[in-house]
Amino acid sequence: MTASPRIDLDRLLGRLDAFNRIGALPGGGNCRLALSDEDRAGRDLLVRWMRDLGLTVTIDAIGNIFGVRRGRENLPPVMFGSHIDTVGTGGRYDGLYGVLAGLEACQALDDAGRITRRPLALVAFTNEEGSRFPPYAMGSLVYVGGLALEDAYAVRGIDGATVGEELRRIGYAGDARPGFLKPHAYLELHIEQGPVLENEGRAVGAVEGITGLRWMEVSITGRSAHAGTTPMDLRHDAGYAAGEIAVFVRRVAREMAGQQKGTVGRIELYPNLVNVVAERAVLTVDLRNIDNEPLQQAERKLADFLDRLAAQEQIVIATRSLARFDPVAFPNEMVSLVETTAQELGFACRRLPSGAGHDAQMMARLCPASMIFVPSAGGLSHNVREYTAPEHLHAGASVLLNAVLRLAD
Ligand code: HGY
Ligand code: MN
Ligand code: MN
Repeated sequence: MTASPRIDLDRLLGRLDAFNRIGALPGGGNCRLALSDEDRAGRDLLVRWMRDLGLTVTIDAIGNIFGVRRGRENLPPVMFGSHIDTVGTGGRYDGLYGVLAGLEACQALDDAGRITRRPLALVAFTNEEGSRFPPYAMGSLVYVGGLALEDAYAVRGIDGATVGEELRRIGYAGDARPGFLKPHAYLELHIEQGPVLENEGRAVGAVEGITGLRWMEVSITGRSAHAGTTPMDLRHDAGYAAGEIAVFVRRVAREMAGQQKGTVGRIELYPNLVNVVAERAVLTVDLRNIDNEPLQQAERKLADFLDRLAAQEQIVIATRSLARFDPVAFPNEMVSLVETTAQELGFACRRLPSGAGHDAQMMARLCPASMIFVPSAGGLSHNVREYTAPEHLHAGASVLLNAVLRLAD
């Protein structure tokens, strides 16, 4: 009789520490932007650790990394994982925790001498964050056929390079066809990145679904002019218009309340000089809601506002969609699997939606999927002070291990 597999928390914490030396920021936190040199270094380390555990490593054409642990039978695998890229002010856990907890689950099974009936496939998806190369969850979106590979390769990032160029430069344009493995089910363990679990003192969240989202780039063309001699009523001020849009996005989200979110995270002005009325502005708008109807309403409100602003200021405003995903609900049996596994392990658990996007949102198009959340201290993420307590890291990894076992055996 083999011992029951158990997560080794120290081993998991050790791997998190070792991995987070890559792209470490001086004041704490991490920056491993997708397809950067830091991302390559992280990929190389993950591939080495996968091979050390005897996993069969495959890289697909969009750079998704798979480590497959053989099963007793040659069946569709249980897939689990997340991402290892970060935003510019990344923390230590967003994405990486789900991948390294998956690796730890494989090693816990090795320690217990356990071979599951189904193969297991640990995955790290390319460019989940989307901040350098929109849209987010690009690797999983290509994997499920939601974005053509050539279109993904052609995406030009905020620094001018394309996905194809960078993927080839870091040596991760693999041979496998995206979608080459059709999973039996997909599970993703991730930090909540919000305040709900911590506020309620619960260690685990069974994620019911993921928010709908619209990312757009707004380009404003006005007229550069002298800041001192140009009368206020003769200006076509792209800088002013950008500011008005940022205020409007926030106001609409506040007025709609509920789950509506609105963010202007990027604004670039040209010529961006103290004494010149800005000629051009480029900004991004991020609108989200777990309910599609209000999300579409927010989208319409913004479009009407842009039309009025362009006429009022006699400027040209153009928009370009960067991402457009509808809300996704996970199948109840997958959410229940997470919930009952957590409860049987003695963890306080609740169901909740995700305001963040994740690869599971795309994988849900391919197979039954759901997510496991653990608390984020202060609900903070996309911030270098992101933190999750070790006991919560252990709880989440234990739920992942046992839920995978239920699916795989
Ligand atoms: O934007 C998101 O929700 C995710 O962090 N990429
Ligand atoms: Mn993430
Ligand atoms: Mn993120």
